[in-house]
Amino acid sequence: MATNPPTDTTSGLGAGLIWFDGAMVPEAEAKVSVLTHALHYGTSVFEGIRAYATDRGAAVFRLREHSQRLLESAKILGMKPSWTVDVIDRAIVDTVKANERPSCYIRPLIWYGPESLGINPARNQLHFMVATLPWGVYLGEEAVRKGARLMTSSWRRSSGDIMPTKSKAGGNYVNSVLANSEARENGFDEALLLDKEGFVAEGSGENIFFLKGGTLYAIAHSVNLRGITRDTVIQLAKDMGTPFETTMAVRDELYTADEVFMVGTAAEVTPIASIDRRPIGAGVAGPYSLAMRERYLEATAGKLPEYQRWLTYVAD
Ligand code: PPE
Repeated sequence: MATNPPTDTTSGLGAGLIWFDGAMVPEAEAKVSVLTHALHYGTSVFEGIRAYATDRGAAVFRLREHSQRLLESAKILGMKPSWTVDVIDRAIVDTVKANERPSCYIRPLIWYGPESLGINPARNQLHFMVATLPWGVYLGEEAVRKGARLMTSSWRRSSGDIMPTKSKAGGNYVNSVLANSEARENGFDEALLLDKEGFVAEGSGENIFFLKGGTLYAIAHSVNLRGITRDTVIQLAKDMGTPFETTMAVRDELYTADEVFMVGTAAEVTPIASIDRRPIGAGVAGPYSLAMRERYLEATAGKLPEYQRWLTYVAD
């Protein structure tokens, strides 16, 4: 016997008004067909963006870079969206404004609709939505305060000849979900994914940095996502005068680092206390990681004049 369809309109994620193919609709009405191509084959591309509270109201952090990456993700999948980067920027700002949010997490999504079933998406139309959600600290307050506990996943990050790893494609995230679930089920906060050769790739939704002997290292670009927070942190580190390099690294180099931290729009800057139960440095959130987190949060909150260029004020 089929169960009754849900009728409770108060349930949901608290997304309020969602920009859906050009209209602002309440979350409960922002519905799609069960025959949506993306639901069957993972043929969607998305972004994760944050808007921060500033003394001039909400400001979206690095909006243009996220909108551009959304279109690049679509291009990699061979999608031909009609929305320009300006339209995407506007939809995002309008959604934050419509929901009167002081700060939020923003989730834009482009996906193939239900016009035909079967792998070939040639006849499927593209749709676009922007939802905003009240998200707090991604890996939890405690993980930030004490440092998160990582576990090397038994799942490897997909290689570039199997999945388009530079695209934030929905289907790619099955890999992240498997790795993250495995880590959580084993009592860890987050997964560390290696690539097929055993080099450190990234977290399930974060890029990785480590500090050793006073030099900051970012994991070089290969199968990891071209993270916007990674780019922000590199610029902040350079401006702070920290010696900096990009490198490939096997997991041993993280075990013996002075500090390790993860970065991402959702995770912001999250210090790592241990990996595979080996304490990193003193086994607590490291001082450089915490200072970088502080600097990042000041930049996102519009408190640092030199980084105002990264903010789009919703009220302007
Ligand atoms: N790697 C992956 C695989 C990834 O998904 C993200 C973002 C990053 C690195 C960092 O990228 P950036 O946000 O541009 O610095 N992960 C998003 C999804 C998180 C989720 O749970 O969903 C995010 O942080 O918004």
